Amino acid sequence: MGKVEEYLRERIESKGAIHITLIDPERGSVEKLTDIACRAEKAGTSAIMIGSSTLVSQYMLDELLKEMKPRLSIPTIIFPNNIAALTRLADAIWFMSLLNSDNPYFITGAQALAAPIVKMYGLEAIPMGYIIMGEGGAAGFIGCARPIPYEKPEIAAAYALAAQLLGMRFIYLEAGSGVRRPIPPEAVRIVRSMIDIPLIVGGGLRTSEQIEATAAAGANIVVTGTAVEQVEDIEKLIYSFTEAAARGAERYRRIQ
Ligand code: 1GP
Repeated sequence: MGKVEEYLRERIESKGAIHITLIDPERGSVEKLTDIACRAEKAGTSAIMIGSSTLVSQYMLDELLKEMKPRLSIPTIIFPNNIAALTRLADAIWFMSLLNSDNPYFITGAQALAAPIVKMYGLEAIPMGYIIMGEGGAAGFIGCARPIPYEKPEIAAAYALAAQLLGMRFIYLEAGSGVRRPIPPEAVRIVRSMIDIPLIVGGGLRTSEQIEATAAAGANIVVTGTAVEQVEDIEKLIYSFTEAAARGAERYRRIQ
């Protein structure tokens, strides 16, 4: 296990549930995005994920990380959409497989093309099973996913368990960036009850109430990207998210 994964596990252990901020390299200037990341760190976010469903330029990632990395002490983790989303300047990469894609390229094809570069760059690869539910957003469309209906969370749970049995160490339940309806807490609860590995939930989370409910259902990591784009006071928002995640985790612990 690498340093970033160890850090995430320790942080989950001590806080119960943590918040990670997703930065989309296509949504603003390098300066603006770096400023968001720094303010999110100050407000208690645990790591910065960098990714977008439509990113095609490795250069953009390099430029962003060059500026951002020296100003952060929390880890930067690539959240790749494809093989261009690689930079040697990040601390780690979610080495992820889109489990419910209809296209084998997104399950093992892109991973095979990227693996030698990940090794050459010395990036810490954190194996993760990625499952798209509900609307799916751009990630669902680009990744040729067959999104799992919210009313059928047992299918997502079966995929999650299969990923755990295959040796993946994290599960990500994705609703799609900016979607109207995030993953329902009931679906999170059912997936959580099937697996023992850390569960990440993201897509469409906008309020601290939603984040608390997601953590109370058993999510260990909640990810938000779009929410910061609509507020002035980023620190206040992210702080409320980190607190909500911890409160939710406490509620989850009490009912176990
Ligand atoms: C998308 O889960 C992330 O991959 C974050 O989604 O932008 O809706 O917060 P939002």
